[in-house]
Parts: sequence; C-alpha cells; structure tokens
Amino acid sequence: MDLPVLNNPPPAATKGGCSASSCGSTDDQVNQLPDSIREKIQNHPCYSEDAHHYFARMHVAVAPACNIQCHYCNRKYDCANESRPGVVSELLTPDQAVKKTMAVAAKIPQMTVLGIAGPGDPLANPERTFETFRQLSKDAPDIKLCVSTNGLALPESVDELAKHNIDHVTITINTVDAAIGAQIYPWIFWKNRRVKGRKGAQILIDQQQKGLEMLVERGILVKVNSVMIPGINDQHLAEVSRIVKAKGAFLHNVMPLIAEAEHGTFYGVMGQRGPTPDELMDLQEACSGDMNMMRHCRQCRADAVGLLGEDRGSEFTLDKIDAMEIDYQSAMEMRKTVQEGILADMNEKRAAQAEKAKPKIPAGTRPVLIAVATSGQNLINQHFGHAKEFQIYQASPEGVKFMSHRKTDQYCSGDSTCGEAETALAMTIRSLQGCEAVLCSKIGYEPWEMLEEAGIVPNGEHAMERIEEAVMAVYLEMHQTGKLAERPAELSRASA
Ligand code: CLF
Ligand code: SF4
Repeated sequence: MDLPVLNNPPPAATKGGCSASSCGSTDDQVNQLPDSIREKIQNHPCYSEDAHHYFARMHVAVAPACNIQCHYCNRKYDCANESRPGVVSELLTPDQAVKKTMAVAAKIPQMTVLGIAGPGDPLANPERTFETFRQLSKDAPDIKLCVSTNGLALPESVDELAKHNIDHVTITINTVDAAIGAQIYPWIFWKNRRVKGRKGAQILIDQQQKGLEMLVERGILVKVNSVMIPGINDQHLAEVSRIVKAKGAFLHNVMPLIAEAEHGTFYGVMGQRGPTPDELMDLQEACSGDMNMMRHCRQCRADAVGLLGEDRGSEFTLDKIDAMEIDYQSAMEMRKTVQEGILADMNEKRAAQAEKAKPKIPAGTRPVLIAVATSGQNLINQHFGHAKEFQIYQASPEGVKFMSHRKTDQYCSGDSTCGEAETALAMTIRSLQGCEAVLCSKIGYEPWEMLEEAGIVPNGEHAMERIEEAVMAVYLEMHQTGKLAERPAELSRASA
C-alpha cells in the first residue's frame, strides 16, 4: 500500500478542507486519504504537525536492554534514536508503567498517545514492552499505542504489534548501505552472537526493510527516524527517504546528531559534529521532494510527559501518583469531552484560517523565515523572554509552512545577573539567525533593540492570534511596505 502523505492532516469532518497555508499536501492527496488513516493521525502529536499544538504524548521507560550499538549512544543514557543523549529515565515495571499511564490520562485529558521508546530498544525487551501494551489496550482503549525501534527484532515482532492494535511504529533507519552502516553501528547482537562491521550493518538494514514492508502490509503507520550525521550519512539520507517512501512509510523524521564529549559516546569523544540548523533544514527540504517530513520532533526523553517540547514527568513520579486521589470513571468521561472539544476547535480554526491566510502575494516573491514564540494551542501566546525555543515558519506566496524549532536558553529568569542575562539574550538572538521577524505576545525594551540591531523585526502586535494567520499577515505587510523587494545579503538562508 502506498499511502498518500501530508503534513497537517485534517480531522475527518474537514476532509479536503486543509488550508494551503499549513498543509504540505495537495488537495488531491488530502482527498485520497482514507478516513481510517485520518482518524489515526488527527490527534497524534508526532504524526500531525497541527495536532502537536494541542495533544500530548507520554513515554514509559520499561525497556532497558538493547540489541545493537550505535556510535551516538552511551548505554548509561536513554536510547538516542528517539531521545536527547545524556538523559536518564527511571526504569518502570509494566505494572508501574500502566499505573503511571492511567494517572497521566486522568490528569492530562489531552494525552492521546502512549509511546515506548527506551531507555533501550523496546523490541529487544518483548515481554516488558508487550505486557505494558497488553494491559493498556484493555484498561485504556482510547489511548493510542506507539513504539520506536532500531528494527533489528522487528520482523519477528510484527504479529504481536498487530495483535495489540498498535497503529504507529517508528523505525530508526540511518542508512540502506552497509558500508555507511559500519561507520554508525560497530556491532549488532544477532542469534546469540555479536556481528561486527559491514556484516552486522547489512543484517540490521535487511531487518529494518523487511520490518517496514511487513508493517505497511498490515496497514500500520510507519514513521522513519534518521539521525543526520555530517560526513557519514548526510549525502545519503535523501536516497533513504526515497526508498522508505516507495515502500509505504508514512512520515520521515530527520533528526540532528547531538554528540558531546561529556556524553561519553564514540562520536562525542571522537569530535564528530552534528549538523547546523541550516544543514538540517536543507536536508529536510531535499528529502521532502520525495516524502512528507516531520519537522517538529523534540527528541523526547524515554519518560517524557506532556505536549512535545514540554516535560511534566516530575509531576508523575511513583510516590506522587500514590498520593493522588483519582476518580477514574469521571476522568475517562472528561477525556472524551475534552478531546472532542479540541478536535471541533481545530476544525473551526482551520476553516477560518483557510480563508484568512490565503496568500495575496505575487508568485515569485521571495520567501521569508519568521520566528514565533508559543506555548501551545497554535497561538502566539508567549513572552519573548520566556521562550525556551522558537518555532520557525517560512512564509511565501504559496502560504505558511512550519520549518523547524530552535532551542534557546531562557534569559528572563527574573533573578539573573545583568552580565549573564546579556550573554543569554545574545545567544537567543543568535539562535534566530536567518529570520527576518519574531512574533511573540510581549517583548522587553532591551531585546527589542538588540533584535533590531541584528536585522530581525520584533513584533508583539499579533498576541493570541493563530500562528499561520499572524505569520501571513506580517509577510503581507512586508510585501506591501516593499521589504520583500530585496533580500538582505546576510539573510540569504531565508529562501531555503
Ligand atoms: Fe513517542 Fe515517538 Fe511515538 Fe511520538 S515521540 S514513540 S512517535 S509518541 Fe515524537 Fe518525541 Fe520526536 Fe519521537 S517528538 S522523539 S518523534
Ligand atoms: Fe543506544 Fe538506542 Fe542505538 Fe540501542 S538502538 S545502541 S539504545 S541509540
């Protein structure tokens, strides 16, 4: 089955109504999308860029062992295939994981997805992983179950995954070439022995491709994660993207390698660098010709809880859960009401936006990158100084497209010394390089001046407006005031 792909799938009620400003697919593709697929992704924050503004996910760290070695991984930490390196999660038993999931489901009604993504490989720990899924599919059938794997044990696990109604599987595929694979994976553990070099890499690649085909055959949605490693697989990932798309993968998520010496990984110690934001964006663009791309991944922890980019895990430690008094029956009813309300709201906003955000700018006008400070709900609702990250959108005559997010240090802590604050503010502004405007709910005088000096227009006039509409309004204003006639030399990246 070769599924049509899209960035911002519309909920069922708006079939075909996805606005040009936020949907990466043509109307034809949207119309071709079966209702069953749309239903699977409309409230999954990773599979739908739109949904990630509203719906939350959580991970439970039940899977300690791994069956391969990646050069970007240190086993003291969570699996780096879906997690930031250097992060350690508390290991849970399946019973503890179920208890935690039920508590989070009751307290965060917009939590729709339970994922297992570590701290090792979930399918290298089949008993623990499938026991957790088995209990949850029985106790909380409204929660979507999701798993992320390196793929080595995938073919033998596909039937079991299907049995537990798991609709979403992520496979980390960094290469389809064993020579490149040998530079990423020093060994795999296969049939009770360690297999090194190209031979091991070839087995892993074969298993990943076979697993992908088997999942697609069963109608399970597959997301492919790839870690971009400059000088190793960066020139090769567009080919990977083309191949996995041809086999029916639904989404491709190219993530940056994070390699720091203090993480103790092979790459970190050897000084292997990660990609710059521009390199990552260029590769995502190159891949997007062949395939729909996920650009909003936050490289979550193996015990993450909340909206993507948010971590509420500390509210749900086992001792805190024990102290909670929860009426599960009314909590489950509340979940239904809240989630239906969010979907209805998304539909309404999308329909309104389709009209308002229609580009009125001549074809051929240069595109612009615009940064946005948001704390969720798809609104411009965050103070510039409180933003820990900015979302980067590209505005062009074709519409508004989400491109990436850029993390920054929070400088407005309220008690920082002046010198430290200045340094952090300068870092924040550096993180916005290539952007021509930044939209936020409020901004102080000092950052305002510094942004202007850096050639970035600060804008607090669109507070509480929907992001795509506000970005398009600013772009339109830039067009009307002649600012798009020439591109400042230092902003050549904006046309990427
Ligand atoms: Fe978790 Fe992964 Fe499922 Fe999402 S995360 S198992 S698909 S529910 Fe999402 Fe987090 Fe990126 Fe993963 S933002 S690291 S892609
Ligand atoms: Fe580490 Fe994950 Fe690779 Fe295993 S699959 S070595 S846990 S990054």
